[in-house]
Amino acid sequence: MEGALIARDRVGVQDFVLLDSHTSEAAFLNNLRKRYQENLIYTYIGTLLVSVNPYKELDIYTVTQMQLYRGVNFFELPPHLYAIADNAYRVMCSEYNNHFILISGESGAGKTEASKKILQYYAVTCPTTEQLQVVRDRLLLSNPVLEAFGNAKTLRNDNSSRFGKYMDIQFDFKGAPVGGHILSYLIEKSRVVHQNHGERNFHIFYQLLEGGEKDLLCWLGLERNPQKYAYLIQVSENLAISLFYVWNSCAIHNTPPFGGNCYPSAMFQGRCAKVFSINDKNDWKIVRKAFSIIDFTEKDLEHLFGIVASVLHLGNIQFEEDSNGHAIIRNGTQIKWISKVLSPLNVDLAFYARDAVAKAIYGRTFTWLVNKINGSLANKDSTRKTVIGLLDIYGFEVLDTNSFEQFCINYCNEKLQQLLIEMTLKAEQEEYEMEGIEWEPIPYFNNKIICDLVEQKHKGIISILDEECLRPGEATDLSFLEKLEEKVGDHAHFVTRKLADQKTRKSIDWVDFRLLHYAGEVTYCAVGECDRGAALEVLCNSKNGIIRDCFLLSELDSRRRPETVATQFKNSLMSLIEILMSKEPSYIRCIKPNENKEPGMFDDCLIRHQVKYLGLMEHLRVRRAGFAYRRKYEHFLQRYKSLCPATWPHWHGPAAEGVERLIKHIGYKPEEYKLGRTKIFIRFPKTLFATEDAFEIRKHIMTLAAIKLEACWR
Ligand code: AOV
Ligand code: MG
Repeated sequence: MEGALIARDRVGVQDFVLLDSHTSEAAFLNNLRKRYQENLIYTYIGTLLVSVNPYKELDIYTVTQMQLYRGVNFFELPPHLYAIADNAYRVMCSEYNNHFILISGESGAGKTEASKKILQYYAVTCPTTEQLQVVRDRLLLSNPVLEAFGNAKTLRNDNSSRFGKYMDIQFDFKGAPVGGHILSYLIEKSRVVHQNHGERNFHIFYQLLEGGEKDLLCWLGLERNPQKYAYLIQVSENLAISLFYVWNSCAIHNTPPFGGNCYPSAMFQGRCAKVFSINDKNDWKIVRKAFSIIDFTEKDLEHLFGIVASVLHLGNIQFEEDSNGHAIIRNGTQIKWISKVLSPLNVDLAFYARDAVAKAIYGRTFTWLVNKINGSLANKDSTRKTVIGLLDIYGFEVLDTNSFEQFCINYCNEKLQQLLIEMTLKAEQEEYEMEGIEWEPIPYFNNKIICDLVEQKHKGIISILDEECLRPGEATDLSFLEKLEEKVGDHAHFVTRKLADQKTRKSIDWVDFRLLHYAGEVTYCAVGECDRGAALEVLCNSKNGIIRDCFLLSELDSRRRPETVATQFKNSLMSLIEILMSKEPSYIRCIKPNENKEPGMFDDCLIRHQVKYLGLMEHLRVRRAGFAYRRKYEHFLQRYKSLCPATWPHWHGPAAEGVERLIKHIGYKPEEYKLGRTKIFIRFPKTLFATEDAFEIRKHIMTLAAIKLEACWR
């Protein structure tokens, strides 16, 4: 007993609900810290899993560990991703319903690692056949391919996801994984042409240069040295031109800059081709192998690497002015078409258009890649399947300069936080009220107000942006900001530019606004991007099969008014939320322990901030005061009626009364449960587990009795 207490003192409790002291933040942090120092990176709050990034390899992801968690009740083993994964899987198999696992946390907190580990868990522990092994391998190998094209080294994470990913794993009625489907969300295209200091372009560029076979590089006209490519390394003053565009003019129209001089004088590319934690050469081999298993033909790959190479070549094109002030390509004529398309432009615009083409090509190729992978994961068999969805998105981030893409990333995080609040804190408390269970409401911060600020029809930032987009030629950076001030200036989570200027800047020579997100304050610079342009026609007629697929001629139809990127993103998030709302949720909340990517370093201040904004304390309070399980009377009675002579084999009265008789018979204590209008609420998991165990034993005895009976009759 004493030993157990000492151990507990050292390693903390595995479920925050069990903390002796009041639910104070200090006690919470203390528990998290104790566990982290013992390499116990997972802790529950009821059924929610909190994970702290260890920044080192732990031996808790072995096949033996996986098997340990298979089919075991949730709280019987130490907290783990596998317990969450297994629980979702078992409920799916027994209730034949759909699930999702939402993994959230800021950039570098461990979301992608968690989602990969869960996928591996299913790959190893689920039943399979020889035939299905191909599906399993494809599911697993879709990761390195998508990461090569969609992840990059950032200051916060050496393998940062620069796109959002939702993956459905489909299971047949036997619980075998038989297919999958991936939805991807807005890849950060601006990275193709520009990276902040200390960051890199997408991994694939370095992998190709480092690992690509000699013949391949020769065919693509590439040199091994990344320093040779402007998009990968060099200082580029021309980038300032890209940064010069405001969202409203560029989100759909290829409008020229507004004049003026409000862009930074020089921007620097990443300058860090080699990263200690990344082995590009090795990763190339893995990606190549993955491609062959996911069914890419040699022709596909030829085209795909051709595109990667042409983006690099494109970045090296330099322009100069001819006597008419028009742009012509400096040094030679290797890519004639681009000069043909761009020649009526001035030099600044030519650089801008070049980058726009590079971004458009890359962005659409990524979409093509996802579609292609989906084709290879598709299950053509029409029998009904159930799914477990894994959501791994780009985490909340605050950079020195936050552009349109950070705005989208942070809005996406805001939406998921909202979903979590709706499905946990809000839904839970409303349910108690509806069921007439006595309940002291627990206050929490509801970030709906921020989601509304961004997405509300007519009044939200995206609507204002759209409106500006539809005024080609008239809209400017300042007019967009003025509109913002006019329409949302007095919103509690919007800080006007003037205020920001007074605090931080002497004169208004930079275009920004500030949002108070649930996870912190972010200043956005109104910088645009453009993926449509004069080059569209050339791209539609390209000889490269992928490019032709990506740029359809029908897009040239000027009568079609495209949606803005922001609206497209908003709509895709809305449908994602709808997809998720129709499924049973499990949650993993990832925490980043320090800013240095260092093992063993528990930065109290940084972690306290995350605990706060993730709403973990509120979650704990609701959990502690609330009930771990609830079941409709009918369902509860149906399952456990065999445990009580009064309800077995049939109960003829109201289900609620039957349940009351049943739990009295099996000895539930008054503090263990409450009876609501339509459901029974059980406070502790152990109560339900005991009932479940009794049920299993009873079932076993009855089966034995049935066998005996059958033998007698024979
Ligand atoms: P993220 O997905 O949450 O960030 P990752 O999952 O990429 O973060 O984790 C960042 C890095 O932390 C990984 O590359 C690993 O080095 C390390 N790491 C994370 N989880 C573990 C673990 N369980 N065991 C060992 N190391 C781990 V972002 O994609 O940036 O939002 O956009
Ligand atoms: Mg990630």
